[in-house]
Amino acid sequence: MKILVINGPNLNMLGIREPGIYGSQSYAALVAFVSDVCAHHGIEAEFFQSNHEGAIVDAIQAAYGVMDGIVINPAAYTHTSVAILDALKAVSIPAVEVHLSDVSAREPFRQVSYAGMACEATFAGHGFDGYRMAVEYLIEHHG
Ligand code: CA2
Repeated sequence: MKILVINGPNLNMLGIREPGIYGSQSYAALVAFVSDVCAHHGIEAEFFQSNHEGAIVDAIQAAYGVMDGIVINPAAYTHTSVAILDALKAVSIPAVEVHLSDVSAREPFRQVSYAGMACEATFAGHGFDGYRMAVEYLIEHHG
């Protein structure tokens, strides 16, 4: 099984600012954490991070026919991007949404998720562990 892990804008800045909301660990630490989870389960993982909406759409399209699952934290694009929603629907690869913070308890604009409309499950508010939950969801349902 091959999983693509997509992280959206500013998540490359993890650990640098706002540790109270997003934790104090870096993006490299997140990649290491998810890599370990995937290795533990004997599955392959690829990672993609971009600050650009179109680049994320391109990465989703490139996963078509190649990846068996997508774990996606679209970051701010969660709440705005119909293009990412449409790309997820177009490739029809099982996808799971992750948020480090509990978006349901934050500002009202963070409680709308376009990408989530194309995802089978959402894990929010669990920090890095939400990515483990998403990977294990995909293994359980599509492995
Ligand atoms: O909780 C999440 O994972 C979010 O997807 C993070 C996004 C936010 O726009 C979503 O509403 C919820 C923001 C990511 C910004 O990451 C930062 C990292 C370091 C310093 C500042 C921001």
